[in-house]
This record gives sequence, structure tokens and C-alpha cells, in this order.
Amino acid sequence: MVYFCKQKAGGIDVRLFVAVDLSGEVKAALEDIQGQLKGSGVHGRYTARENLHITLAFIGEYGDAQAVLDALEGVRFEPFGLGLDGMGSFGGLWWAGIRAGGGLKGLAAQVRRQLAMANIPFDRKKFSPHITLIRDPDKQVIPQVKIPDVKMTVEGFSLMLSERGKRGMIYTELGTVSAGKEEETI
Ligand code: 2AM
Repeated sequence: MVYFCKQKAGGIDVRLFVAVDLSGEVKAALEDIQGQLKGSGVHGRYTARENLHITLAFIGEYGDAQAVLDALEGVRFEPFGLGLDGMGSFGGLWWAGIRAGGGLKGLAAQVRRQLAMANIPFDRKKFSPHITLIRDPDKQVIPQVKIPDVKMTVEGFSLMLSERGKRGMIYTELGTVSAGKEEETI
């Protein structure tokens, strides 16, 4: 586990979630899709490039980020590949789908198991892998888009702090767990 932000890892309740960050290439592909949606006249709250991620577990308001980091340290996984796979929606939220074999679901299951074992509350809704591209689009139907053929290797995941900024949400990494490693500190 590498801790990035010790001063933010304790004390008052903060909004937390666990996520896989995406490579520059995958983010560029997602921005390409967002560009296609914009080109089709879709307006709404597009996810900023730096906020594109895959949520593995949503914890919500919680006071002990250090306990979460400690729990996540117990997750062991090997690197795995993922790519993009079409688009879908949850009501007023449009997402890009993910093709990742069993690696991603296995990682989410392990993250959730570790949180449960440490009695850290999280949203128990079934994991449905997606990357949010836009919220509250002003159209009902997703236009036809071409999904770029990109791939990346997931080498780690992070505990994220979510704060409301003046221009939208600001996500900050509090710590990260790497694949295939015993333990790491800085
Ligand atoms: P998303 O994964 O669909 O984009 C921080 O709020 C992140 O946690 C967002 O990316 C958000 O949605 C995800 N998330 C998952 N479950 C959530 C919930 N119950 N409430 C708020 N955000 C949630």
C-alpha cells in the first residue's frame, strides 16, 4: 500500500470509494466517445477526464480512511487486462461498458470481502462494471457511437476521496494497492 495523503486519512467523515484508475489511452478513448456524443448534440454533465474511473466499491461518508486503507492492504491480485465494450445506461447516467474477463469481478469481490471483514460499510448493490461518461443527458436514446479498440493492464486500485468542488466533483487518491506485491510503503 502506498499512502498519498496521510493528512486526509483520519478524523471527520469523508466520502470514500474504491476505484480502478484508467490509463491515458483508455481515458483518451473515453473522451473520444464523449466527443462523439457531443457531436450528436447530447448535452449534460460529462465526466471530466481526470474523474474517469471504475468504481469497485462505494463506501460513502466514513470517518476512518486509515482503517479502510489497512483493510485494502489485504487484497491480493494479479494484473489483468481490460478493454471497452459498448455503452449502456442506468436511467439518467450513461456509461461505457468494460470487457475484462473474470479479473475485474474477482478484484471487486475481494475488495468488498476485505471491507466487510473490517466492518467497513459499503453499498452492497451488485457490482456492475461501468465507466460513467455523462450524467443527466438531455436525450433519451444513446446515439450510435464507435467504441475505440483500446486495452490496458490493471496493475492497481486506489482508495479515493470525493469532494464537491466549485466546478464539480474532485477525486483525490488517498492510497493505492498494487497487483502481485506483498507490501509497499513510502
Ligand atoms: P459511478 O461509479 O456510477 O460513476 C463517487 O461517488 C463514485 O462512486 C462515483 O463514480 C459513483 O458512481 C460511485 N458510486 C457507486 N455507488 C454509489 C452510491 N450509492 N452513491 C454515490 N456514488 C456511488
